[in-house]
Amino acid sequence: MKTPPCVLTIAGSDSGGGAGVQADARTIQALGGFACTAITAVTAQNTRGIAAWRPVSPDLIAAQIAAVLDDLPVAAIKTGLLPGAAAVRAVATVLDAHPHIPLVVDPVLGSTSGTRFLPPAGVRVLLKELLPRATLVTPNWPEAEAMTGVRIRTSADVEGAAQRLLASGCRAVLIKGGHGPGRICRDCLVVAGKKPVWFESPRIKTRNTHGTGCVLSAAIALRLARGDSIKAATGAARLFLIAGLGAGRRTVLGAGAGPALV
Ligand code: PXL
Repeated sequence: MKTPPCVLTIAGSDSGGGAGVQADARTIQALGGFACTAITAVTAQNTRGIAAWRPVSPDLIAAQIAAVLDDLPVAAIKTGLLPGAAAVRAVATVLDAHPHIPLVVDPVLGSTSGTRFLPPAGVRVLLKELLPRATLVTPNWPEAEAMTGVRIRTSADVEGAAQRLLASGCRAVLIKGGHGPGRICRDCLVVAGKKPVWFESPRIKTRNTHGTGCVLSAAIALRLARGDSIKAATGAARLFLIAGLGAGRRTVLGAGAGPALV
């Protein structure tokens, strides 16, 4: 008998396959895990952008999570797109009944192409009700700015924003530097009570970037499911994403931003 590491992703469907639950499941599978899914929203999109989207009702999101956790040996959970304050609250409520499963919160507030998924009222509920339950939260610069009100330009700003997010009660914060300037991508991990750790890597020149945040947070969740520390899981997940972005530079899928991981 054997049981693969089981990860539950609570995220939106991307019909184009690049981001969301499709990216998460592909990542978890590629790393030898088994993906369970709770779909939070359905988007009609391709590599060029989002044509339409609808939220799944909070009670149906909660029912999917409860059904999975009632049976499967989920060893880590990640959240992505959460479509509104009521959805965030519903997720937080079910997850509070399972306090020992590591939780990675990828605060997907909107799409790069400009669709807003979680309005400010939802961000407030995320900070107040879901982050206290989170092992790790993984905002990029614009998301960290929206969540803290801190304007980010320098490394000191990043560390300041991370401290603010820690104050909401999560165990650790990873502020991703992909939106920052320069040829080096610098991600800052702060685990509560420890000094900031900076992960640095050359920026990869590719148009296939859709779903990078999804791949990273799903890979971190998978590594946490395998028992890694937050720092080890983050380092391993970054290397996995970097390898995927590098390997995908010559991939052509669609006319727009192709998938970060194929
Ligand atoms: O990459 C953020 C993201 C996550 N989940 C879904 C998305 C997007 C961006 O478009 O559509 C479903």
